[in-house]
Amino acid sequence: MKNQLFTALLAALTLGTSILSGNASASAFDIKSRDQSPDAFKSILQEFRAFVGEEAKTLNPETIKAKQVDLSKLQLKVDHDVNVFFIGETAGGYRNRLDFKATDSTVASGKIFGDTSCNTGDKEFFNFSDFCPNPNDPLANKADKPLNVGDWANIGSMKAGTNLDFLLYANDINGGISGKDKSGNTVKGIWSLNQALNPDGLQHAIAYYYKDYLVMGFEDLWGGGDKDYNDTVFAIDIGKENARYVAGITPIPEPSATLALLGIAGLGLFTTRRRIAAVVKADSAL
Ligand SMILES: [Ca+2]
Ligand SMILES: [Ca+2]
Repeated sequence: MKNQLFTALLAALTLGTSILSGNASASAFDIKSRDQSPDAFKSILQEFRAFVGEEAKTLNPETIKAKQVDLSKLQLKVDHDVNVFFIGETAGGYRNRLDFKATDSTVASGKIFGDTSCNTGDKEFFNFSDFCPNPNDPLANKADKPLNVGDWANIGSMKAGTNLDFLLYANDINGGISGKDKSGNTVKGIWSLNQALNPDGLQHAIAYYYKDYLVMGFEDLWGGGDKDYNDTVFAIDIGKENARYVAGITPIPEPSATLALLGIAGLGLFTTRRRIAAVVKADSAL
């Protein structure tokens, strides 16, 4: 009995250590359901489906470039909790993994979602197929399970000055993918928001600012594949002030907020769409 207690305590301590060091295990973050999400997110969850868009719809090069993330600008201006929400995916047979990396005076990193495929069991969710065109069942003997639309995790309270990156491990739960980097070495397909860090040298993420959330979409195929950039789509809540700062909307005089929102499209860091109808229209024109 004593031994069992000791083993349980040791397991708890080991898990605690891995969270503190940022080397997240499968259960490092508590994945919560959309029903447990903040009201502000819940009320616009359906609107996010436009950012999933269509499977295999190739974006044009200008659009991809305009929505590129400048990692040096993805920095918190004020302390804030960071929440990451799964929106949907068009990854086909791939089942990707999403990690984060937060850098201030130290580096914290870890897995957020180990299987960013959509859960077949969530199909009663309204407009499910628009978020999840090809859902999956859980894999046997894997701790990570497919996600429901709107599943989310709090990845910690972060300080002003923290730089964020998000990393997509392509098809990780099935063993990952690999290819040759520019030195000719065979390496895994792990995609950063930062094109310069990607082993195939290509841009693998696009980003939007939408209603004080940052919405990001990854292209998961080595070499860019179909370039639909919606193979894993997620939204990040870093707080209104931080989101607007990152998107270049500062200061925030409320009467001119509309003008600012419409004006940032030309800045190149993030493009924005004032209304969801505009997103659908813009995407259909690509
Ligand atoms: Ca796709
Ligand atoms: Ca793709």
